[in-house]
Amino acid sequence: MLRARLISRDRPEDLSLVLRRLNLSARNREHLTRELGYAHVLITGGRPSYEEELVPPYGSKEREKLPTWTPGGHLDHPGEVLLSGSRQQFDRLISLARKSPRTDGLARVLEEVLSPAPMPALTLSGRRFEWGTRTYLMGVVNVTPDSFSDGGRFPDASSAVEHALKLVDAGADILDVGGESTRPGSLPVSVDEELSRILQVVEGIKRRSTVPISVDTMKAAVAKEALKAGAHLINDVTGFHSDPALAGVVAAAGAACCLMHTQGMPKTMQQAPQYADVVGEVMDYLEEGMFQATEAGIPRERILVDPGIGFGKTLEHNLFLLRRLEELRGLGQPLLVGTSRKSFLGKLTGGKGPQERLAATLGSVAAMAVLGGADVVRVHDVAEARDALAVADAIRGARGGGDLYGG
Ligand code: 7PJ
Repeated sequence: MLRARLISRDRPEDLSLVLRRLNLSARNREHLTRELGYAHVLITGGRPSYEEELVPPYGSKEREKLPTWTPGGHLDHPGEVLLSGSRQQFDRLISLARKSPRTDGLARVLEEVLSPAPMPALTLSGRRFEWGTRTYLMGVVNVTPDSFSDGGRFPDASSAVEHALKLVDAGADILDVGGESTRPGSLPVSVDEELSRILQVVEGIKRRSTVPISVDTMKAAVAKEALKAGAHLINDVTGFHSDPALAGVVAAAGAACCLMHTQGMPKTMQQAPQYADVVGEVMDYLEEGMFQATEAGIPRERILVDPGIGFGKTLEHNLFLLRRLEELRGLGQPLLVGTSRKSFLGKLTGGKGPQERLAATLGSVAAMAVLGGADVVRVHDVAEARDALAVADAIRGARGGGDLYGG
């Protein structure tokens, strides 16, 4: 599949601050941001013929007006190329590529990564999620007897509801209620068992709060009842890859969904996860799910995507995905990421158990926020994560460089 992957880019907001300091007019600032702002974009799945179709020969003046073209040498991946240049050089390439149906696809994917359309706000249960303004918090309410991090904590539905309401007080923007454990090695549960665990909890939360409710399930039959009981979002850890009826159920209810990537099923997924290109394969999988979703009639703005940290991934895969979240932005959907108390954090901190991973969790949450990666983080410890995000989001948006920077 043809894809443009954003490797790095000068942040226009940082350039624009400096240009303001230099006292340039708004028009000049905009012009210079395009001329000076630099980006590296990797094209994968493209055609080797792009180069001769688009790029004038070496040494010609015309070639200098386009991004630098660095083709790959991998025989199994013909057509891979790194494009590096200013926004203006990319704009020239885009308008050249638009002229022929053979290269029009390249123009489209470049445009998508370099000028992504703003993601429309999502309203759930009357609350607006305005993507890009801050990192939102999803609080985890596990009602599974075997969940690894807080399994067995809620002996009945009413104590799970009490816990959920505490998470709302602590600042949860949405709750995620799950009745089937997906921890590595766990076995599936029946529809009836899953429903008996979650329905009373969803109903109990609804009676006492207007907080948006997500239900973590991969089964259409469970989703249907949960949505009837008033859930607003279905969180499928198999990204619409396991139950073919699930997307239709979500669409019919006018609900939202979160599509997560996983490799394999929980029972076996951690045995030998393998990828040639973890970021690319996660993106392909999520795109397949997005296709199922839109075909079923779920509007694009009601789809969140999630790389599925810990689901069929080694420590290195998890870390690499977190480092490269920006590339996943190329999917054009809000990103939800769950690292809370996961075992890769235990591995990084000398073997700490799930209950001892709070500081490690906050480290991951702050890192994601500063890297600008996640729109929603899924956490068990909402109050603590909220403070960590208040700091990280503020650093990212800092503008107090003094009067010269225009305030
Ligand atoms: C995730 C999830 C996650 C989404 C779980 C755990 C394992 N749903 N459900 N993303 N993890 N969307 O809580 O550690 O990362 S269950």
